[in-house]
Amino acid sequence: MNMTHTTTEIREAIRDKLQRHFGRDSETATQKQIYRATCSVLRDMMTEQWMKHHCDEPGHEEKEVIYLSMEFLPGTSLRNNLFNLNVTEIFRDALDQLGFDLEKLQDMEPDAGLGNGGLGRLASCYLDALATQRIFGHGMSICYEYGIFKQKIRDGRQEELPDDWLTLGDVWLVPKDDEFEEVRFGGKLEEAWTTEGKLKVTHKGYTTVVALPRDMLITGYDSPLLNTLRLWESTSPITIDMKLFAEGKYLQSMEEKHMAEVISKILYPEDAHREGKLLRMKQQYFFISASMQYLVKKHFRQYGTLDNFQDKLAIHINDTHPTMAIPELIRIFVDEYEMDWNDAWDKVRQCISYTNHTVMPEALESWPEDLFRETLPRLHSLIQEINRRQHIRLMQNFPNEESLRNEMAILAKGQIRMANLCVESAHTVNGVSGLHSQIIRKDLFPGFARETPGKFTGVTNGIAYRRWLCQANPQLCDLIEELIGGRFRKDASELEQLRKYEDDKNVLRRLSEIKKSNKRNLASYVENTMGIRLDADSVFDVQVKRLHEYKRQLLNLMHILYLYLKIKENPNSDLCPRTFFFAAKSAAGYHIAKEIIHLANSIAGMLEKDPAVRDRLKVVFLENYSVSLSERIMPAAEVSEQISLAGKEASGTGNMKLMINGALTVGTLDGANVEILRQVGNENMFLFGMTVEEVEALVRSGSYDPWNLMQSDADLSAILRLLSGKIDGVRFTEVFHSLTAGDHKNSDAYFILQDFASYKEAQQKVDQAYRDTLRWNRMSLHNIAGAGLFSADRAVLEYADRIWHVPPMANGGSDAHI
Ligand code: 26V
Repeated sequence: MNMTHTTTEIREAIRDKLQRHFGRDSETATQKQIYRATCSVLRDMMTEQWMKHHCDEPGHEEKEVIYLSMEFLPGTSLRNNLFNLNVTEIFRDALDQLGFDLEKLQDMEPDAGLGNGGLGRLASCYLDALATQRIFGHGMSICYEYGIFKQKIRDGRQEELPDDWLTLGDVWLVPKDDEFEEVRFGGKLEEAWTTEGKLKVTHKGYTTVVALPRDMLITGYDSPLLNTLRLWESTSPITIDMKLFAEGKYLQSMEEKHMAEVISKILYPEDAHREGKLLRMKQQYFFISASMQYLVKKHFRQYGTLDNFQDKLAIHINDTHPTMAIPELIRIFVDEYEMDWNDAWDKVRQCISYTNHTVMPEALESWPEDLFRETLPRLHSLIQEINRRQHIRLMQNFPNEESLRNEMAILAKGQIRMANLCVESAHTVNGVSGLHSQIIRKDLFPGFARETPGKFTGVTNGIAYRRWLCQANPQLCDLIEELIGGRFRKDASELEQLRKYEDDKNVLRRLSEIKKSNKRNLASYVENTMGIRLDADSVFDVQVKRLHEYKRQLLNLMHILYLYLKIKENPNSDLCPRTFFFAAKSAAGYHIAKEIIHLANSIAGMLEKDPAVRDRLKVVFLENYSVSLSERIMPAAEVSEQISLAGKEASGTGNMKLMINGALTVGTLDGANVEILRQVGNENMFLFGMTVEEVEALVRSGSYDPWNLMQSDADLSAILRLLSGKIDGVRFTEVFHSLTAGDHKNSDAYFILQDFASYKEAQQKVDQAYRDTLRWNRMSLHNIAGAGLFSADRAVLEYADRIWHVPPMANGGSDAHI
């Protein structure tokens, strides 16, 4: 977007904010105050631009995308918004004149961490891309007061601290209290026949929770369009009533108030026990009901009818968490707008699409029916009706296949299966990589795929690459611009042109100098934050992602133990010095994952204490993995570890961020690694391990015996012997047993031992390839050149075209000025 403001104007606007908000001038203001004033000036500019396209009055008539997600991970906004609006330099100069440093302010910003990992970050990448592609697209979620916990590592173990991001992060939120909605919980249903012979359901005795919108404006790159991420905060309609106090009911009413406020208190509580489950169910209904009521109301206000609702809105369900949108829309249509069931159902079906993000059975959501009925009685009765109609159809389509019908049922065994409700109701269901989309059809929803094969599709994930390439790695970005021009900033496929430089030694040398400089930056961050000195000449090998057994951080650690033993056995063994970086949060109640974090830290300690090893092999566990930490890591990475068991990682997106920064992938044929292979070819990555088919065959055979495997392999025996003893003074019995427990056949559920030999070989190839600097840099260049496919711009255009059926904004660039 072009800029019509001058440095002087921005400087004076900041001064003005300091004066009016804090009664300070630039001499007396604190860093925090200057930070707030700066963001606030930028936010005003954004709001002004936003008003051009989204006023409350009936306005544009383009179809909009509503992206419903329990999680968004925007990370920081200041740098991104300045970049997108092309005003970085003006703000930098203005602040400079006031005696402040833009970089320092950027570093102060807390991450908005309203998500756990890949799914949440993807949602934020797509909002960025929607605005960039000039598609009206809004996110809707919960304004969690506390986001993903802050991870502290103490004595090698993870500790969780609250993340009170709002104390500074609120600068990006625009409160819109006048657009509140009321959400109803509990109570009873009463049915009565109207004089027209219709059955009218009335909901009585419910508790009301008020939903207040806090809007985060979303900029796109060089785009006049700003979208919104609407975050709902819960509060109670109850005010303190001193009369109740006198009657002794004060505490009772405060309890109800507390119940309402707790709903938006914290991101995803544990999913283990009933109380937790109930709170999560309430969170889901809370933000869904508020969002759907708002959408229907707004639509009706604008058009005076709901006839064209489905033509104007594409409602997307990000994993099953927002599934309640389906029955909630039906409820509003039928109960509040007196629509017939069939019309309501048709409308909903035409609006709703669903993306599946995981095949892990423990993550497929279902709700105990009795709890659901008690909490959301009207939604329960509507789901029963959807289920009844589904049952009639299944009896027709699969009369002789009872077990298939049971698998497809929405209500079964006292549970409500949200994924089946989604697939039953959505017009399109997609996976997030080619392989994952196949698995969804074949293994997750085979019955539905037989009935309506056309419903299933796939869109390979993409990333907001400007954040990780242009903003996080400016030197590389400048080099690319010098070589192929600046168009790659808008069209990532332009990166392909870099291939012409694969034999240009000068370019390859500069590429490696940039990597070295980024490695030094990361090394100084590590030195400043952890007091550990790193060798920037060692290979920077990176595995950063949530901690989960299926992602196999343990395979990486076992290989490090193998290298350690090798050096101990032969101090002259010829290995490239390597620094292995890990960063990972574990769910607070996921015991074995926490043990693996402890193990990584203990291995780090053991290596560090050994003078024969510490300059050749290092493990660094970076605390508190987050969007902003990933922006420091990706530019410095040389090896990208994507080593999940084939068939388990739906896509992965860290793999894409690392690739576009020139890291080479060591990976299995899983998720989007398959697409990476297609982009760069076998010779430009390090593939290893079983294929999905091989995993399936091994599972089917029932013959996998890790104990036997260990005994017949000298390397594995030695590693596991080491693992069965003390590492840096700590015993990891449970980790050891997870690989080789008593009843052998139930251990090593993710086939780490089976894939070990092949992993080791791939790592040897990495070591060899790194010695040939020219070859390594050529491979790296190939990876950058091939990474354009993984742009979120491409992904949202595919969604827009094939799933949402929305065109980009008409007359796009005409008023691209702020
Ligand atoms: C599920 C559960 C269930 C247990 C309670 C906590 C919890 C939290 C989140 C989830 C859903 C996890 C789904 C997810 O994050 N999938 C990731 O989505 C990425 C974007 O599509 C994809 O790249 C990753 O491969 C996939 O693991």
